[in-house]
Amino acid sequence: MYESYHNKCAWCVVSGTWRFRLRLGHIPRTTHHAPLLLIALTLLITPLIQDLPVILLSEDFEDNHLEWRGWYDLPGGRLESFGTEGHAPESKRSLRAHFLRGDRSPTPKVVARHLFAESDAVYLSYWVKYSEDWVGSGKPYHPHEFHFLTNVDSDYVGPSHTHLTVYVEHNYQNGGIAVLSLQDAANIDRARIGRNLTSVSERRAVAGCNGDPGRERGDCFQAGGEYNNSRIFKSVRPVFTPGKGAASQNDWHRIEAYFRLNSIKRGRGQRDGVAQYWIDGKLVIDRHDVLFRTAVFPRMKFRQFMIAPYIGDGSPVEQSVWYDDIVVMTRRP
Ligand SMILES: [Ca+2]
Repeated sequence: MYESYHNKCAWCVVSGTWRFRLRLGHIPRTTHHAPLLLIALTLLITPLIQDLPVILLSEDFEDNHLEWRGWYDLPGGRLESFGTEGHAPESKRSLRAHFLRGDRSPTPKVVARHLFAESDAVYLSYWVKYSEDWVGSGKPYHPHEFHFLTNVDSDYVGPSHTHLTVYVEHNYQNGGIAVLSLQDAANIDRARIGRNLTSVSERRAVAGCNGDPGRERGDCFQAGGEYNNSRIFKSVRPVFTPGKGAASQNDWHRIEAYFRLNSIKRGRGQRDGVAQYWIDGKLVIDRHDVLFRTAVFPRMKFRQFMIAPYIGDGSPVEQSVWYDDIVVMTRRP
């Protein structure tokens, strides 16, 4: 005999523009068929859930209280560098990174970290506008802008010396070059610098100093007396340019990036990781053969997002960049 019927929200996925709600609805509370029904529904629903994008964090900078929304490592406990406009018509504010000449970090300082549910893939969407006089670092590297870090490292780890950091940024060469890169300096086998360990050991760095996957060359250099590395994927040409027009650096542009960690099979990291970049909906970087980790890190997941604009050699001029409407998800919606 059926006692009653219930509608239950089994799971909900919410994005900035849409809400999806699945109701199990009309499931009898007491019936000997219930366990079988539940198993069948679970088998049916699980692949659907896994395929849906889930929001891990979002930020519109419409007030000063980022710490209330889980941001931490803020300079002096709070962020105080905002613009008075946002990318959307109803938006009143954005995050502003203002570099004075010679600044390595913006004035006021801009640093913010946010933890999120562990995921082997991360998608980032944000809006950006650079000042008319923006020239970046003046070097073929930097500024750094956005970072993802993993559960292998601590909540406050320095992003340049980890077991994996991935970067989303624009290097400036008469226009903004899209840059996705990775760094895993903490994995470097310092006793075997420059030796190709790719077929010798999984106990090695993947982004340079211990051999490189395929025909790619990872960079290997010394910084602060320590070996460091990086492997970089760039756009062929600038994705935004000085002056007027649709590609103007002084207009808002929507940037999207996606990283998915490579798999591990037969005790080895496989070259099947993904690194993608879009500007205003146009796919510009599209790699599906990236090695982010070796078999030493089978449980590695992304878990931390970090905003930290940084020009290592100091800003060559006074210049600004504005960011707005940051969203991190498990995949591209
Ligand atoms: Ca805003």
